[in-house]
Amino acid sequence: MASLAQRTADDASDGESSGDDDSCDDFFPRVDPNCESDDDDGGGAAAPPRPLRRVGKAVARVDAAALTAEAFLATYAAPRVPVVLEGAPQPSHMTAAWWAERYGHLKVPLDVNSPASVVANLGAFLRGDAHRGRYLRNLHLREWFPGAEDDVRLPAVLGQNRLAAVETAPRAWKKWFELFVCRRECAGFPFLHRDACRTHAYSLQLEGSKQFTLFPPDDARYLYVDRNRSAIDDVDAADAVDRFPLLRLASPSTVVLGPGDTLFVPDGWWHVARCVSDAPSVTLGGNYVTDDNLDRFLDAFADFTALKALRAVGAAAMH
Ligand SMILES: O=C(O)CCC(=O)C(=O)O
Repeated sequence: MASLAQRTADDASDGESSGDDDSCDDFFPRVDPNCESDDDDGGGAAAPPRPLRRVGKAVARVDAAALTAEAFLATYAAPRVPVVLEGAPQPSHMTAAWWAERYGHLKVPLDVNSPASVVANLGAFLRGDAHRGRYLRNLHLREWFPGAEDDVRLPAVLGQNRLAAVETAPRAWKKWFELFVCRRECAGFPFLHRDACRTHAYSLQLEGSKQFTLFPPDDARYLYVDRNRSAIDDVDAADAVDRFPLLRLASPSTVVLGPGDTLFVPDGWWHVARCVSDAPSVTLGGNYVTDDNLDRFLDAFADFTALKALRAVGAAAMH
């Protein structure tokens, strides 16, 4: 997922400014009550009114057993609608305790790919004895946890992953399972982003609870984006709208995943996540491509490959 977002720069952002202005309030009347002006608090000096922020559509929750792969494709994947599937098959035994028992002796990077990354003992981190504010994220099972991927499958309802047949795709993408573990003390995923190369993303929540904030592709124009990444470091910060005024025009949807939930994030959706439970949040996530986004993937992947080649000879920068 974001390891790719960090490493790559695919097509330029969707939906550059369409000239929208405040008149589109008429079309997006829903607002987040938590962000409404609260200047009438009954005492003392009135607080300055805070700008209203919109909220997007609620993310649907669907019983995975009641959905066929065809229905999933038609209702969610093709129209690019995020959804939480309840009860899709998951390796539910892969809790923090399981990872600690089986792989606790390993040394792994926390906050990988970030300048502040540290290498830590996995067992101590998982037991909560060290680095509680850090994020173990984007560690490919195949690379870091030998044998673990044998227990993990993409839920069949999500569709057939076409990446395995793309000869030139990196090996890690063909069976794409990454581990994420974080605690409430952790600020969460470090930046708002969309996943590169127009891949779809999924998250299997195995333990604890995690809140995702999702913005539709067209919101790119309000999110201060450069290729796959937004400059907005914390979309929930009280001063986010002061620092990034266009953000008030964006329509985020938030959804909290609990154990057994599978989140589908369609290609092009901007997202960020953080733990909201006392228990550690343990998630397996990854990216994939199905028939509906294969052409978009191949186009984006061609650009990605070209950019990589340019970078290799020092002629381009990537993130
Ligand atoms: O589970 C998370 O923290 C979000 C992961 C993510 O968005 C990504 O890896 O692209």
